[in-house]
Amino acid sequence: MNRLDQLYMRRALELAEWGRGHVSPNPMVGCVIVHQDRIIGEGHHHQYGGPHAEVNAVHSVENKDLLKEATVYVTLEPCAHWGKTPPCANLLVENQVKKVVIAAVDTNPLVGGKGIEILKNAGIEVETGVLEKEARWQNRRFFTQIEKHRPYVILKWAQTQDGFVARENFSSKWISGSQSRQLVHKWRAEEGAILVGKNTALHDNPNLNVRDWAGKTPMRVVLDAKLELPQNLTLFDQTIPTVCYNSKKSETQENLNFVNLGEQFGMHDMLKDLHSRKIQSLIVEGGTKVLSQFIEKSLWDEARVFTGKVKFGTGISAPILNQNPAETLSIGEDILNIYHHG
Ligand code: AOF
Ligand code: ZN
Repeated sequence: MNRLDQLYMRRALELAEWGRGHVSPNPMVGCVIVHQDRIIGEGHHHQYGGPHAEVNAVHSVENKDLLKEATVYVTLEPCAHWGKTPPCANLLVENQVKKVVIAAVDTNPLVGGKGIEILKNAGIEVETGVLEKEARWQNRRFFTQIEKHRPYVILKWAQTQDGFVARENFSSKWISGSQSRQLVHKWRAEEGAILVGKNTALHDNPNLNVRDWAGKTPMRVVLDAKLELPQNLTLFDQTIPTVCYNSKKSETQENLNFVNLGEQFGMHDMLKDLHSRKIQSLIVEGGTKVLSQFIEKSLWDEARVFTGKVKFGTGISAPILNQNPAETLSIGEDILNIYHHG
């Protein structure tokens, strides 16, 4: 692997990024085609169901004759299957490209190494693993869904200086500042679903919508095992698709699904059901009990924890993560710690 390989792959990752928010549940993919140290083509996967990155990149090359001496940099292994489009590996073979450099292998069972095999069998030189870590991070929701058969799980909470998420009466106003709260709306727009437990639903009566940011509204998910929540909560207003997991009944109303997961269901059962609904990522916004269950079962990927300036002295304790943050940022007057699991 040389420095230029990394440079071109970085450009491919940057192109892939344009697909964010438009390609899910597909991965974001970028592609750069280089001939004698000059970029002659670029492309990315624009939207779900549309042409793949390689197709767009090959089409952007003016002089197709140069492809025979060109190296293709792609952030994901070229596909080998007939999906919504013909296989990209075949396209590269037809154009007789010289070499293909891949960041991450596609662990989708439809592809999983078969793309590389097609290229190698056609005599094309293949190199893998260039900026692999970066590429897997960019598509961490996709890879988690494909490999773990569950959504990517982000835990989020705000705690006081002295480690409380709410007062004894469950009031949790004024822990984090307005900038942090706006950031949470941005985060919501980035995920497929947003979850709260019974106590949070009851005491905060949250909207769980995206108000302070432009973007998609995720599906709402609430846990209410015994169906004790009053039906006049905002969560049940049917303005946004909502799922209520419980041990009592399954019933579909317009935009509101009650799903009976049986007695004593766990977070795993819920994630399995969300997976079957093609939800690729979930942000868990509390409360402590629900967050702690995800932590205990090791069913989380990332945690984003705000620490505000206030102290409560007493109250409901924040969940505990026994590891160091990967990143620490200042958001207004708050501190934001980001943890990566494992
Ligand atoms: C590539 N290049 O740009 C993308 C790939 O439903 P389809 O036909 O769009 O196929 C989706 C699958 O193809 C997806 O799950 C992933 O395995 C791969 N995505 N592959 O060669 C691309 N977006
Ligand atoms: Zn493809």
